[in-house]
Amino acid sequence: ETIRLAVVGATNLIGEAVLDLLAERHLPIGRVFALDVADKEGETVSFGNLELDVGLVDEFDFANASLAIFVGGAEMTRQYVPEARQAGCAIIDFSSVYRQSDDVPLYVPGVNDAVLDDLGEGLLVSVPNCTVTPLVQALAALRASGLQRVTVSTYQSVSGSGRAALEELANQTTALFGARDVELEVYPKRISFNVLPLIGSVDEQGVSEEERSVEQELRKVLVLPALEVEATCVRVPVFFGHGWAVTVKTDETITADKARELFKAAGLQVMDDPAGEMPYITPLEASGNEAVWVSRVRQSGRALSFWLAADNARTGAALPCVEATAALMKRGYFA
Ligand code: 11C
Repeated sequence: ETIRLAVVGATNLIGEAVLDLLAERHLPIGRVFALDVADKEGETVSFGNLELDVGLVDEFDFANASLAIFVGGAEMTRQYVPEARQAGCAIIDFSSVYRQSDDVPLYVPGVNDAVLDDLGEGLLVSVPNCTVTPLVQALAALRASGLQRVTVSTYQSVSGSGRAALEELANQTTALFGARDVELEVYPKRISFNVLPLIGSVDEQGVSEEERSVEQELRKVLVLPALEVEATCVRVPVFFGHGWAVTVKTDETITADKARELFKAAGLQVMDDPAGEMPYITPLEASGNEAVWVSRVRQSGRALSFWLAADNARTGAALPCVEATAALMKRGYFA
């Protein structure tokens, strides 16, 4: 059984990571279509040893693909997912559009794999925000102790805003050293040597889109609609890799040693030896690999605090899309 797979948004950082992971995993894929919008036409993207020509999503007949992975953002999803489903193509969507739809599963590998069982016609699987997936994987490891309240501050790298933000951080930094004027395009304030305490727009309560996304997606994936979540999402001048400072209050006490065991058993990488050679993880070391890393685990009564780091594009966004592809194939949806 091989599938014909379309990657929509193939030229962006997440599309690139999806193609890398797909090639590394040697999934039985018969054909890959790399698709994007008009101004990307003529570009090529790597898929293992191959260079794929980027096709126009606007001109693509989705009947030619068994599965499409959408990583091009909400606008592209809204514009093309309905017609792709109509054409009988299964969808894995990394955008905010369907995450809160009751009839759409929000999949996190290793946390709620059963949501992929028994999906019917017009198969559509949604994947959480890259700020949510590693966090929910850590929290799920602790859920047997009863999760009551999650307080999290995020330290989000600029790659979460796309390629133009990488350039903005680099250009602002060199401008500062060259005594040139700093230009603002992606962010409303300077990101170089600064931190920005707002990601996305704010609602009437003053909560940002990114913070709302953390709150709502954690509750849906963990099936804990009453979970108390307080998130503060912050952009930091880092190229790749998000960080999270988390405190979770549980019904039962979890010691730091027990928590480290639970994190390891759930497949997370624990690097937590303050006196040792590898005292803690940083986003820099977490980038380019597929692990969710945990450090600084400590307990105070029924509150457990820890630090997480993961590659936002590769681990937070692309990996769940690729794991979903493998899981759907394993379940025989494309037979
Ligand atoms: C960021 N987490 O780091 C965001 C990017 O809804 O999928 C992903 C936004 C989303 O800026």
